[in-house]
Amino acid sequence: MAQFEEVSKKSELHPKPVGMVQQYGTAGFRTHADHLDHVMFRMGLLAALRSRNTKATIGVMVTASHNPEEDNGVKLIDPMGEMLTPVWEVYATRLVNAEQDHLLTVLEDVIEKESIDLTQEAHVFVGKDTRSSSARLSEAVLDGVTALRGHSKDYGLVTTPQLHYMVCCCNTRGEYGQASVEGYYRKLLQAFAELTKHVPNRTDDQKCLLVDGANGIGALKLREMVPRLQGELLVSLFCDGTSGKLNHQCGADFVKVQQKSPKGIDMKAGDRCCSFDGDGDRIVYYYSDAEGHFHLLDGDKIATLISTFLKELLTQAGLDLKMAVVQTAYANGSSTRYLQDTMKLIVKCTKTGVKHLHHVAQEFDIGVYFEANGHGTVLFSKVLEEKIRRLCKDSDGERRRVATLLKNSVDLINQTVGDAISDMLLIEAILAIRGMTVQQWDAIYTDLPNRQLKVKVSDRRVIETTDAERKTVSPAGLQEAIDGLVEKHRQGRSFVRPSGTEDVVRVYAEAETQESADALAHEVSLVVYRLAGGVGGEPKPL
Ligand code: NG1
Ligand code: ZN
Repeated sequence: MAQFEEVSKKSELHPKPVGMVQQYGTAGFRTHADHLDHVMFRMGLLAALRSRNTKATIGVMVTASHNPEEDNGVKLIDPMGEMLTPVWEVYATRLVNAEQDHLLTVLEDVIEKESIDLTQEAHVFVGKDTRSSSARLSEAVLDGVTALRGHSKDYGLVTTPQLHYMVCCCNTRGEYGQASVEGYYRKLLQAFAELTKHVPNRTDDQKCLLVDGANGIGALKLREMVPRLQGELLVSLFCDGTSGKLNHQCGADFVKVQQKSPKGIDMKAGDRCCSFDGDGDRIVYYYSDAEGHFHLLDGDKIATLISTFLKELLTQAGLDLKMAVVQTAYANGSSTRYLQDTMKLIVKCTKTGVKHLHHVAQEFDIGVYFEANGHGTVLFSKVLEEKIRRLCKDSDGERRRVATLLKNSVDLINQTVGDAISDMLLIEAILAIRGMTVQQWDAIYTDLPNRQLKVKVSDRRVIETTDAERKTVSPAGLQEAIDGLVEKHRQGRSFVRPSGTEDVVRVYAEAETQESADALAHEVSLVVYRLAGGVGGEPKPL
């Protein structure tokens, strides 16, 4: 077709290596940066189609999040700032894997299936992280958009959640905020200032926070905000990208998996610290005690702090609405028990991957969702937002104060996706309002010791799961074997699942003591190795 001449011509500049196959996984396409040029160009094409299909602006973020600097990746953002809808993930995979001479056929197929009108305008926002490959790869995305006569706006260096925010602002015609980095700063800074302005007598020590920026984009953006925090939060920024390598021995993933502080942070006993990941959508907190023991406050502890705070405000405001916390199987058993039994909250469990959590959280008036690794946010129903707005206007005294706190919490939270900067400001505001130290927050419940291991198998797809990934249905005998091992450990729990981002099977175990959790994880990994076709020598004992 004549209208695709430009696509044909431009795609020759972004050729696909013959035989290369990639999958739109939990977090889009993600692999070594050298294998992504054609993927980026084609995602530019797909974004231009998705924009015409939804009659809205679509986002394309170039990042590989917490992966090493040498990797890169790309995710598409749908109109309300949410993750790309699953049907289009399938199109994305097809388009990226089409051999060069098949590209137009696959493109036409999507156009036909979705009845896309090519005369419509297309609008695409593009953003990138600080990786050295991101500049050239985002150029390839822009090339793809232009080849299909789409309009693009290049936001340059932004965090993933900032781009989600821009897309949502644009498609709600400014109702969610102004679609610029400045608009994002202003919205968050104002809400934070409002939340903290009546908190009395905080010492500088209480306002101090050490932040590990993972040597990434989150550090750059936070640095721009710090002078505008009006002394309500005193940030010391480490791993700010000026010398260290992205995600190398730092960042939220390193801290969570290694259960230790990042290299290069100058922390003293009791200091409140947090780590962002490489694209600024995850956060975990931690501190070390006087004996030098490291204490991690992960996504579960964050969800607990936020949901407890919001539930209290709802009760005080006299709003009787449906609230839930959404977790995955990785949530620590202690957190689930605390939320259900002590807080009397509804707790839901979904498959790994924030899009699953987001979806379930949408069913409630307040849906707090966090993965244990620190990726999460809070969703508010339109009904609730309206009730809060009305209460702010029509009530007075204590009820009005509480309603205003709720309103500013809503404004501070990035509802489109997990956001390290927004989550951090909310957590800091809650700690300030409640006059709580990081140690008191940590003491809300005690985590069960746990361990994560990876097992290499020849084909991880042989592992099939059910019950939100908490049980396996194949290979035969695996679940029975896991059940048998779990029984031997007090407070034992274990599950296995194929990773969506790495070529491994992940093993999780928790139990009453660290020794017991370590042993259970090891025993289960041996069973996986035996029954699921392990490769590369048996997993070694711990
Ligand atoms: P996989 O590789 O599917 O376990 C990991 C994280 C997810 C999610 C994705 C996307 C764990 C155990 N898994 O997925 O929670 O964050 O990466 O980045 O943390
Ligand atoms: Zn991330």
